[in-house]
Amino acid sequence: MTGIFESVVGNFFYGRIDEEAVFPYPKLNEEQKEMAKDMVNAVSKYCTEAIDSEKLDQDGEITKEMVAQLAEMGLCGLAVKEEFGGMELDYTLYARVMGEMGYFDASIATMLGAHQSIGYRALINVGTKEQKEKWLPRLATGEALAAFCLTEPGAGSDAYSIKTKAVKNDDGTYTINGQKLWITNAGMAEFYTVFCKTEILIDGKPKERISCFVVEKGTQGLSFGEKEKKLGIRASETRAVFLDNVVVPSENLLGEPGKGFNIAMEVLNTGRLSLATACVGGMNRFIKEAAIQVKGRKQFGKSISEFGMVQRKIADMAALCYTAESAVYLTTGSILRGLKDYQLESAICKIMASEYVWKIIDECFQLAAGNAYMQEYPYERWMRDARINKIFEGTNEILRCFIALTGIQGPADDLKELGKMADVNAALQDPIKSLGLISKFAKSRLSKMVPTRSLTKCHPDLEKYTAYFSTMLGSFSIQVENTLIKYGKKIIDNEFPQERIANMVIELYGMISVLSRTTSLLEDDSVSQQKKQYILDITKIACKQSRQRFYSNLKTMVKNNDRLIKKVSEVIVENEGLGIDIIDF
Ligand code: MYA
Repeated sequence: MTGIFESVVGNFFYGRIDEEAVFPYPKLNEEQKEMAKDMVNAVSKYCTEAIDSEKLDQDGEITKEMVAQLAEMGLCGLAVKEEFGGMELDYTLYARVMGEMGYFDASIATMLGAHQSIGYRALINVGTKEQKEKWLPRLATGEALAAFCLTEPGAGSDAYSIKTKAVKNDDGTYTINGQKLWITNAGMAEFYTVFCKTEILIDGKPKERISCFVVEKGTQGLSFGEKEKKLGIRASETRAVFLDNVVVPSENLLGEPGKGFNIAMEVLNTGRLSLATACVGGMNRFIKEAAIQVKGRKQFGKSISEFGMVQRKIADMAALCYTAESAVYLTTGSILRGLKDYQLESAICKIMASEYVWKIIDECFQLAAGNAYMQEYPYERWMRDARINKIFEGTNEILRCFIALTGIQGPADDLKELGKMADVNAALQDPIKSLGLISKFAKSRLSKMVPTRSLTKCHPDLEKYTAYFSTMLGSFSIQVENTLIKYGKKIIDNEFPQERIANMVIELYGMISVLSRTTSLLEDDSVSQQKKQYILDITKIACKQSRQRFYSNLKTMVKNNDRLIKKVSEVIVENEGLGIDIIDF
């Protein structure tokens, strides 16, 4: 095994699938089920009785009383160990509870997510015992809220380019200067995880690297901008954070100095997964509302649920939701089984869930038609709320680059071992001269073509879809290799193939998650025949759709409009507009 990944998705880049890692689909044990039911019922009861999402949206505020009530239910310390006052939920339960919040109210889900999925996650991940004892109990019980401060005016997707600086003073304290932008919970939070550039000695030479600090509210020099007026999630608070000669003691440094970038990325891996779970909750809500709507609405003398185009929308929603949900819980279950490196899986779940929730709310909106457009109904608010998910915690575009470039790293190293990529390319042009190299390459290539990747653990009723998956996986790894040979290092600057590679691997992960989950359900004697058939039907739609999306990307790996796209885009940007008018021509 030459792979650098334990990750399921990482292995896909080599054309490999570790069946042990995806089968059986992770199931909740009895204790987890009970805990999940209790938590979900409590959240559901509270939200139904006490949350008026329309009012929250209009007022643009989550009150202190509401935060206290949410905290009372344990919702501010879901993943924190009991010794620090938390609920100590595992990843799956945590995800399920965040899903329930996403079902009811996106502003509250955002506030709670920003607080614990990212706000104080670095403290959990790399804080010392003393640091945890000092801060965690108040955070876990919701007495204090947390915020995650990475983004800056000039550093969004390019998180490494932050300019906020922390300078070490002679007495060991640090002085921080800079500005953070669009920080959720800023102002109301007491605890700020702030990423700053610091000077570190590397091989005796000073270098700038990112470090991670805690800044507490009330520290002199810490101030906040006006509350941002946003399209959606209006009740969650978003502000700029200003750090003007803020002095913090060395005890406020989280983790090793200079390791802040990796600390931030690890935090975002959890955050992206949690965001995905909240989106899955949203999807379930919108499917329910769409079903109620089409059942009740009559046109041309019958319920609109009987019309084919309506049925197509409803079934599509189900397939998308089932896929995203399966991927999210395969990932959380895999983490519980010991998966350490889930950066690719978490990025995939974030992309998938944020895009599917957007498609689903769009269809749900269309089904409610005229009503949906009126503020009197909640659809426009749901739509406004759902839009941000494709943007925050890493735009889906930068995450696609990240998935493609991180994933191809392993096969790229392998190819380097085989011979320089340029040599392989040259050898392929002139096989006679380079027989040795070609034969090494051909062996590796052949191993990808032989269908050794057939899945053995899928339910027999899924045979056709299992075969789809195996063929797709083989084609994918060959495309990865072809791309590396074609572009070499230049792949880093070429987003056209990056996007397609990411899109294909997203489909592979979605499909394997669905196949694994459905296999478990089909093998479960406690599931009724009727339910099994229903799930099987959704699975078939999901797999067929996934396959279609996969091949539309695969085809354009070779034949595409990339050059035209680049040319046209350049002209439009240069002219600052389309530049074609019926008056002129
Ligand atoms: S918070 C702000 C979110 N911001 C971002 O997500 C920034 C996006 N940018 C990036 O992620 C990075 O800059 C990228 C790196 C990936 C582009 N896990 O050379 P590199 C390691 C582990 O690739 P760059 C917000 O929006 C990498 O291996 N490690 O770096 C909150 C390498 O390590 P080493 C990782 O080219 C909103 C090193 O880093 C990862 O600069 C509130 C450098 O990598 C990773 N993932 O680009 C949200 N990535 O040095 C609340 C990289 O050892 C939401 N590395 O080789 C709550 C829920 C709401 C629900 C609502 C429901 C409706």
